[in-house]
Amino acid sequence: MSGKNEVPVVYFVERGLYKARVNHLMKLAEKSKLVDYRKDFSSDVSHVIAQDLSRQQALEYLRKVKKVKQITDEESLQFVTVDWFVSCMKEKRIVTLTEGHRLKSDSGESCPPTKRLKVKEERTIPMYACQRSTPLKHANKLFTDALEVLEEHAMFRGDASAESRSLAFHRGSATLKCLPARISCEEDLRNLPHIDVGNSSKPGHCKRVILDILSYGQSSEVEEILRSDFYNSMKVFTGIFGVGPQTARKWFHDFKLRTLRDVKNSSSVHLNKDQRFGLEYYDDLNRPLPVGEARNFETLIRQYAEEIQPDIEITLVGGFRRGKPMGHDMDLLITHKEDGKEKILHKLLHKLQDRIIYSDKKAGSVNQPYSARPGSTMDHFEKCYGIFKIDTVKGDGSWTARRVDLIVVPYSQFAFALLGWSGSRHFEREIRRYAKSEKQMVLTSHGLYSSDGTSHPASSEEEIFDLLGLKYQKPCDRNC
Ligand code: 8DG
Ligand code: CA
Ligand code: CA
Repeated sequence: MSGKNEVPVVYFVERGLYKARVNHLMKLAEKSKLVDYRKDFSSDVSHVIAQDLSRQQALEYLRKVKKVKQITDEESLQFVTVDWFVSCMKEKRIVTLTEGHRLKSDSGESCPPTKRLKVKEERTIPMYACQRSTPLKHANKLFTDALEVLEEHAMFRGDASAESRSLAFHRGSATLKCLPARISCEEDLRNLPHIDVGNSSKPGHCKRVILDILSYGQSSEVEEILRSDFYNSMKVFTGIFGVGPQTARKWFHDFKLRTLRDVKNSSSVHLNKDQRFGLEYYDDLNRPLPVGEARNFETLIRQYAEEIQPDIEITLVGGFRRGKPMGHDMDLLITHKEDGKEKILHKLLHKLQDRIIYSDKKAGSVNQPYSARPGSTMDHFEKCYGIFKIDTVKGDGSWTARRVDLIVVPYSQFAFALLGWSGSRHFEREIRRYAKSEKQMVLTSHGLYSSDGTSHPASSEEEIFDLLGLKYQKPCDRNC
C-alpha cells in the first residue's frame, strides 16, 4: 500500500467490468493524473477496483485467473468498488474511502444482495423461446457471448452430434437473454430451462460454462477455442459468401489453409460463382450494415416498385424489424393486394440493374407449404438472393457491396411471411416446434395447418399468435 501522500496505484478487475470499460477507465486514470494504474497486477498496487464482486471473489480472480502467486500485504490492499474511482474522477480529488466503497466480504452470502436476480421459489420460465419476451439488450452478455462461441464451434466441427450440441448451447443462451437481471451466483440458475439440467454432481455443459465464468471471470474452454487456429480460420472462411462449414473444414484440414490469402493463392481451391463474388467483396460484405443505409435502400426500392405497381407494399424485415441497429444483410418483403401480378421481381431487378453485382433468382411455388424440411426456415416464395451496390449514408455517391434478399409474397400469405422472415432464426425454430408439439399444427412462412391439412388463414401476426394460443411477442421481443 502506498504511503499517505503517495498517488494511489489502481488495478481494475476485468471480470464484471468488461475489457472495453476497463480500457476506458484506464484512459480516465491516465488523463486525471490523480491515480496511477497497472495493466497487470503488481506488488505496488494499492487499490483493486471491481464491480459486483465480493472481496474474496476479487482475490480468487487474481490468484486463479491472473495467476498472481503471492499478494504481499494483502491486509492493507484496498478492495474498492468502481463507484469510488468514478467519484474521484468526477470530483477531481481522491475521495475518502467509506464502508460503502469497499467490496463486501462473502460472510456466507455468495451474491451481492443489491444486484440479486429475484429468484422466486415458484419461478417458472416457459420452455419455448416463443413464449418469452427476449429483448435485444439484456443483462447476461458475458455468459451468452461465451455460449455463442461454443455454439458456433460445434457447427464448425460438424461431427455427428454438431446440430444438437449447437442447439443446446443456443437454447441455454436464449434462456439467459430473457432474464431481467444478471446471473450472479449458482442459485440464480435454479430451474432455468436448458441450463439447470443434469444433476448436482454433473451439471450440463451450459451450466458448467456459466459456473466457470462466475468463479474465474472466464471459461477456459471458450478461451482455448478463441485462441485456436481452427476457430479463427473457420470464422474467416465461413465469412465468405457461399462458403459453409463443410467447405471451410476441407480447406483447413485437407488443404491446410489458414488465411484469406492462403485461399486466394491456393491451387487446390476451386471457387464457384457465389464464392468468387464472396471473396472479391469480402471486406464490404463483412462490414456491419447500419440501419440508416438499409432504410435508404428500402425507400429507393419502394419508389421503383411503386412505379411498376402503385399499391405495392415493401417491408424491411429480418433483424432490422427486431430493432437491431446493424445487420449482415437486408431482407425485404414485396407484396401487392391483387395476387397473381406477374413479373414484379423481374421488372424491379431491371430497374436496379446498374446496382446489381450478383443475383440468384429463385422461382416460386407458393402452393407447396409442406415440402419444406421440418424445422427449416426455407420457403417457396419467388425471391432473389443478391449482392447490390448500396449507397453509404455519407451521401457522397460512395457505395458498399451488400447482401440483399428480395422476397415476393402473395397478399393472403403476408402475415405468415412477415412472421417467418422477422426472425430470429431461433424464434422461428421455436414457434414452429411449439406449434407441432403443443398444438399438432404445422406453421410455415406460407400458412398454419392442422394435421389433416386444414388451413387456418390469418391477416396479422397477432392473429397467428392467437391461433396458436400464444401471448403476442412484438418483433423487438423476439431476439432470442
Ligand atoms: P442479421 O441479418 O441482422 O444478421 O440477422 P437476421 O436478419 O435475423 O438473419 P437473416 O439470416 O437475414 O434471416 C432473417 C430471417 O429470415 C430468419 O428468421 C430466417 C429467415 N429466412 C432465411 N431464409 C429463409 C427462407 O428461405 N425462407 C424463410 N421463410 N425464411 C428465411 O434466412
Ligand atoms: Ca437479415
Ligand atoms: Ca437474409
